[in-house]
Amino acid sequence: MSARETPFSIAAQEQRAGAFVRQASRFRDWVTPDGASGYAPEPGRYHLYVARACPWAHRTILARALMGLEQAVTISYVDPIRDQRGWAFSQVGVYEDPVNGFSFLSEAYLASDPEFSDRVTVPVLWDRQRARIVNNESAEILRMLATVFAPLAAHAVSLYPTELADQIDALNERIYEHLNNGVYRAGFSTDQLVYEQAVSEVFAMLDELDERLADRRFLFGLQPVESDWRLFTTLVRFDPVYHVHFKCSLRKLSEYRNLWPYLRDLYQWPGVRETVSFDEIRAHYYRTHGTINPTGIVAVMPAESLEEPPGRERLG
Ligand SMILES: N[C@@H](CCC(=O)N[C@@H](CS)C(=O)NCC(=O)O)C(=O)O
Repeated sequence: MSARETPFSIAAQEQRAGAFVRQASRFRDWVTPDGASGYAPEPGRYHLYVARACPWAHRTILARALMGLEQAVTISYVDPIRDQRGWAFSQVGVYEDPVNGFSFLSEAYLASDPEFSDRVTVPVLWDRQRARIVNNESAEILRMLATVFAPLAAHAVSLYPTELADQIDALNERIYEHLNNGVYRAGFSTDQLVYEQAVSEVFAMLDELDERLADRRFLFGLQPVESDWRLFTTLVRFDPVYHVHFKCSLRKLSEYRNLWPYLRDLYQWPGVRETVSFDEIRAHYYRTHGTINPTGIVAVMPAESLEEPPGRERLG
């Protein structure tokens, strides 16, 4: 089967004139505090379908862990290896759907919209009560967990403090464009100039953030917020995957004076390292993107450790 015929391949569906264009998410309903949207924040009502490998899904896994929403919002994981049938629940007890017993995530999409014919992506926020997808846009699911679900959370963690809201939104947008999605634009481009432009944006943004983090522990000071965690999911994949697989090869993250200890600081934050599976991350990227790694050989882990002390506690 050629790349062009593969129904669920990013590379097949999203390249135009050598550039990667991300598909807009289809389901955009919101859980609201009063439930006026038809979705009220009730414990046990919602379920997250995620892949540990995926940086977008990782945002929602992190928010659930950091907020202590494990009891209120259930979760299940898809197999990191995806073939042309899309994300799959392939192994009882490991990659299993305890809510609907689906074999493929596409079944959740078709149950919500029988006409759905775009790419089936993670994360998905599923409503047990109405038996449908509420939302499949990670930025929005993260924001809902951080705000609307706060009354159901075990920990009083503020990932989106009101006084920083505008600044967080603005920085999120730039981190998305140049880094979160920038690495994909580099990795999936089929045009040398488009690729080089994307790579230069990636490293310009990393350089800027490295400077920003010289005199503050986290992006906005003493506590990590949404922007830090949205950045984290890209940084933690950088040396093991993006540096090699997406050819973001100018520098390694471990060469950065501040970003590297900052990444270790976030990785060692309570509850976070348990959300990171380097095996699933590497298996997914190297063995699913046939167009850019046709042999499926998985690059070895770089010889560097996120367990070394970050030494950033002295910063404000
Ligand atoms: N805009 C979406 C993008 C999610 C996304 O692209 N997820 C990838 C995994 S990292 C996916 O599910 N891809 C499936 C495919 O392309 O077929 C979000 O942020 O929620």
